Amino acid sequence: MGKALIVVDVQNDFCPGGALAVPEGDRVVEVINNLRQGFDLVVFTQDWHPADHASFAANQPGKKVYDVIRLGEADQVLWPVHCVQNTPGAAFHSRLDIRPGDPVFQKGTLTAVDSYSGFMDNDGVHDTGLGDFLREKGVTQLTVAGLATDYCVKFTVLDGLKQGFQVVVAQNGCRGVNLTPGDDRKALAEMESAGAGVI
Ligand code: VGL
Ligand code: ZN
Repeated sequence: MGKALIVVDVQNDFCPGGALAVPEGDRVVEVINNLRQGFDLVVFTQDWHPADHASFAANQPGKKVYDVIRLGEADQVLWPVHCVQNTPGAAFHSRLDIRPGDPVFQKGTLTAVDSYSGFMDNDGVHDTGLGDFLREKGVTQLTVAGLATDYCVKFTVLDGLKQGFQVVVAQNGCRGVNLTPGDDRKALAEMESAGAGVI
């Protein structure tokens, strides 16, 4: 098979009107729908949190959205409640071309730890199975697009590189949260210096 397209978290809550809206998040949909024509294997990740997830400010007494706390071994940004399992906000964007049989890897399902990467929780311990799945398919080359450039796209790309895949980021198929202006550009630079191609 050789190559796969990894579509990261193109879900309603990350699009305009959603709980954790990424500016222009919905603009990636047509780009990704076009991109997939060049791939035999297209894999989707889905942010999929229980309602009591530790990354929600609402579940951390005395904390506000965008505060940063220590969670396990890592700094954790506290987010608005988003992508709660089986809610409309967690569903894929209605115009996203996702087909029966396309594999979906859900992440962020454990209450106590967040998961930005499609491969691993942020603790680096809990594996989603994505890496083994891709290796079993003989995939060596990943093209990554989706939401958000500065969180889940970035950590998916960095973990892909760590696991030995060649990785290319489709920049026009990504948008950033940009809690600080320029976070998306900074993330792209980090991915590039870690060895990813940016197209
Ligand atoms: C994401 C923040 C919290 C993402 C997920 O998909 O980039 N960001 N959960
Ligand atoms: Zn999340």
